[in-house]
Amino acid sequence: MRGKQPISVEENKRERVLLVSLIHDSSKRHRALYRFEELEGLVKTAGGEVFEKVLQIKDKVDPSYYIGKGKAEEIKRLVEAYGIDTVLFDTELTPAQQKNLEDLIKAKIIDRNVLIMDIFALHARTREAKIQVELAQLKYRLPRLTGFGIELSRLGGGIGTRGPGEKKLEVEKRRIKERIQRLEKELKEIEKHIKVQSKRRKNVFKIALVGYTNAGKSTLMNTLARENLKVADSYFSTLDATTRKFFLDTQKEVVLSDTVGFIEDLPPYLVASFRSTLKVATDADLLLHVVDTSRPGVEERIRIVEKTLSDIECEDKPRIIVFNKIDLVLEETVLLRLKDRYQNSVLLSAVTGEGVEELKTEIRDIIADISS
Ligand SMILES: Nc1nc2c(ncn2[C@@H]2O[C@H](COP(=O)(O)OP(=O)(O)O)[C@@H](O)[C@H]2O)c(=O)[nH]1
Ligand SMILES: [Mg+2]
Repeated sequence: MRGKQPISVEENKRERVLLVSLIHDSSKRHRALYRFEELEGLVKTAGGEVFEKVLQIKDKVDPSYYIGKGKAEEIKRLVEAYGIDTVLFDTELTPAQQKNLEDLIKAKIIDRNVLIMDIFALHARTREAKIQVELAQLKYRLPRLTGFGIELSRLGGGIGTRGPGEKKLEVEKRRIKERIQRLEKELKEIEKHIKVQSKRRKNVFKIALVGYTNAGKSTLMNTLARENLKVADSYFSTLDATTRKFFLDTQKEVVLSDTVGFIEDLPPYLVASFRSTLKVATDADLLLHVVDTSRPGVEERIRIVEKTLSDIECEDKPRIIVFNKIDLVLEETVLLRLKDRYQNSVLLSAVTGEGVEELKTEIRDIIADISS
């Protein structure tokens, strides 16, 4: 089924993406800009590149176009000028808005939720996770299936409504519904039977990186693994190398895995697929919880991550909190307070390398502890 594929790259060309956000008054501007940053990170992970961003301030959502029609026309011009493939809206569009925008702008229109599902699909490793993600995608798609048939038959039939249109659409809808039923049944079976089976190879020590999107997980992974791959190539590192070996001069081989990042304001219907995708963490011997220390709300985000980890039965797993991006934090007292408050934490910059040695020492200590 289409839609399961990442919004990705063909022939090495990154998909060119334009971001659109609507806020109701300018006091929300700061937040919108932060969301742009988050989305940009997600777009990269999904194999795209953001070329333009459009922010509209407007007190009401337009029922037909979400943004104002004039703005939509402006976007159409940008799409033509920059050769944009995809316009990404920071919201959940209604089926009608999506269709109208597509007709007007003549580019692929997606919303934040489609992008998120795409990234979950990239990270889904277990059968359970794959089913959860596909279920979310199918349920999202079902009300959005439109076809010639339906629209024209509303206008009373006649020329152009004959032929396979409506029938095909009905068949497609039925097919999707049947698939949803089948997957839900399979999921129940899986949930009944599987306790996460961790096949531990004796001499391999598994570390998983967890944390919010943009916290710096990929950057840290590359720093630790001394890989020269650019972080910007996250499309490849996500698909083929979410797992890297690295060397710590211990008896054991250490493998480091990236996990799907936490996302702010995750829509409730995506929570199940997020959690099942994150469950690869339950297979690890140690978690590195990476936190972007340069942004406000550090402790709140830590709490949410910790809560979710206990929901997927990781609460007893050894972990290190990595306070990352300290090169951006000017107030040393803030850092020292954090370090003090959280046991097993290190202050670090994945970019400058500060703190990396200390992290390695911590990891070695934990490996020694566990092995003894
Ligand atoms: N200044 C600074 N930027 C960082 C640091 N670590 C990561 N970043 C930047 O933060 C952004 C998100 O990093 P990334 O590793 O892709 O985050 P991920 O989503 O958790 O994998 C990128 O633009 C990185 O260059 C750091 O220690 N200092
Ligand atoms: Mg990443």
